[in-house]
Amino acid sequence: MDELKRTDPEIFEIIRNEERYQRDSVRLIPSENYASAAVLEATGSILTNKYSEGYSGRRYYEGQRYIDQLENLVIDRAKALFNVDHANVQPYSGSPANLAVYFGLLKPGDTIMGLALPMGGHLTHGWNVSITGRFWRAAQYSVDRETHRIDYDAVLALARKEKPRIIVCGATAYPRIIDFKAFGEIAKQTGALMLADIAHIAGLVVGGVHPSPAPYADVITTTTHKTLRGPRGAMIMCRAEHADAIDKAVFPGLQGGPHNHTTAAIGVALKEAATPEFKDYAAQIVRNAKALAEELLARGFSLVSGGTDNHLILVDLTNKKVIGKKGAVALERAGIVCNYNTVPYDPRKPFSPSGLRLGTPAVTSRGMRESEMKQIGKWMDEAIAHAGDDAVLARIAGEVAEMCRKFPAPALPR
Ligand code: DSN
Repeated sequence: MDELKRTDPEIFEIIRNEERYQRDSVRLIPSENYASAAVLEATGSILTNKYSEGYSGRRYYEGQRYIDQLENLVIDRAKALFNVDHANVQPYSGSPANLAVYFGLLKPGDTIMGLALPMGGHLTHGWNVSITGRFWRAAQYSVDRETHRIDYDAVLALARKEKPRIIVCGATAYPRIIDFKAFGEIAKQTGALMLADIAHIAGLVVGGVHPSPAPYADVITTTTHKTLRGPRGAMIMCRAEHADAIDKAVFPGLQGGPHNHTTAAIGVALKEAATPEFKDYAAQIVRNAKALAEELLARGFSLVSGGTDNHLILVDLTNKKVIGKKGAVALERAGIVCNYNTVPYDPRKPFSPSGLRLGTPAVTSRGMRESEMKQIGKWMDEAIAHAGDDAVLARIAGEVAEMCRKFPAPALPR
């Protein structure tokens, strides 16, 4: 980054500091990862210079010979990898992608039925502070109070009552396998469309460690930067019959020119995700999450649903010395970065809820395995037990950084 250093030393320094931070900490935010050097090179390329509103062969600007080639290639990769009829690779990120689906397929006032945000859903699945819960009518399902799992009979009963135009499945804080086949049957029985938002688990789906929604869903949305390990961006994939409506909703419905540098980087990530090494990576993410969950359980932590099937763990800190935000702050000071999160039926407020959300995509990208997860669980236990003790937290942060040095992060300087 020599040019950046010369032109703008302040921004250069901030990026360098963030690099060191990402290098020396254990990053357990389940929606984060380390993109490869190839993905970063494509993101930082001259493709950012080009405007290309429209779609391949139908653009509103001249000079698209290479951009059309690029977008077609990335679309083909997405279709092959996810086994879908149609892919739109232009959405700027996950929320605009979901908005485009509703804008394209619903009428104002139609009902969206999704998993409630405090139960592990996403704002854009119809939650009331999001445009998706205001512009459209929303019905929200929950997880079971005892098992913390989706109760598919309850979802069917709610769908029969609320008659949604679209049923959304997918989550940001659900540690279990989502039964896409069951959602497909519920949608069919109630005459609803099915949207699978696989943002969190896209890498697990293509890696073969989570079932794919492709045989059942009308539409699939995903971000590209979580378990899929690409750049910040998103894709919408759908059955052929919805292709036209989805494309029109993205452009000109919601967006202007696509971010071609991002499109290129998504293409690189899709190529990487099609390799046998990526399958191993996806399987290791899940093994690591299970190992971390086991260690935490052995140390008396209470886990939502009792464990995990995927990349994510939701810890209920109610029985511990510190709760929610205070716990996340203590861990961060110990070099372990996660986020506080609601747990199902949380009696506390969203700004300092009872839970912590953990995930293993980023640490697995560094090559960490089960024994490192065990060590991380041990540090977490110590940091939570000594949340107010600066000396203990600083000592753990030093040990964390020492371990991190043995596991160089993709694309970061050693
Ligand atoms: N809510 C973000 C997350 O899961 O971190 C994604 O939008």
